[in-house]
Amino acid sequence: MPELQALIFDVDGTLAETERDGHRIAFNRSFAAANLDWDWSVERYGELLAVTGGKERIRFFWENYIPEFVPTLTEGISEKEWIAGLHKAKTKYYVQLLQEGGIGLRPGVRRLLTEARDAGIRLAIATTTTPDNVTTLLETALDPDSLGWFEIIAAGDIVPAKKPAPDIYDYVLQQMQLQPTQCLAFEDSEAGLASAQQAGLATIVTVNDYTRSQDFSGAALVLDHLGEPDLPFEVLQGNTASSYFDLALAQELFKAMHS
Ligand code: XBP
Ligand code: MG
Repeated sequence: MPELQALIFDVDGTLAETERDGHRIAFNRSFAAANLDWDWSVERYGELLAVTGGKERIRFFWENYIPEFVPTLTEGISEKEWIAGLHKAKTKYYVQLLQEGGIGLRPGVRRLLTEARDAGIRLAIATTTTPDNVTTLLETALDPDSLGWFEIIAAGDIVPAKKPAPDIYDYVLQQMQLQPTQCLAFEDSEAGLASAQQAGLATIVTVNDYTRSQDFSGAALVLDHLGEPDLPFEVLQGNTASSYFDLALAQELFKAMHS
């Protein structure tokens, strides 16, 4: 039977609730700074989250919500470069928001990461978002030295296809020289689960307001959050007698899957 070697974490929605009050606000600030009258409401942003990746999300919005829009392009700038410029500003606003300290980790995240680290379980990140966003979130919300906690932080455009494609998880597994059967993945969304599952990873899902009603069939366990000893999780799919997610529960799920 394989032994549990590594935990691989998604970032947005999984480590922290970054979308509604983080990424969404940063997109809107970048639109305002570019004199665009676009404003993504909480509800609209929920629709747009179906597309992973910020640049891809901007293009999707343009093509599907305002197809008549024509940007004022500086000479020699392509539409792709215009989107990339807008998105670069968005990243700047998002990093600023994190540095203001507005976004903390979800329940149980720090505890589980610390426990796994102390036990010699290898840790990694597999995310769609831009590398600067991940490093700033880890440094501001987890620990100034926490980048070193993760053997690999795989993010953004490092792979050709974003989630739900399996590429980012395949990349992490390849870099760590691990088989999917030696790891557990943590996700918050249907696209993230599809990505991890296609890479062959057993996956624990912690939902949030944007993803609660999505299809998580095939997940090893679906919870409202990882829980704490004084803040029990709610089990939304699957079975466990535990009330918070720790390494013992990770090992228990792992054994059940491989026995
Ligand atoms: C997260 C995303 C990201 C962020 C924005 O998906 O979809 O696109 O919303 O990040 P996941 P960028 O949690 O599944 O990785 O704007 O930096 O692309
Ligand atoms: Mg996510």
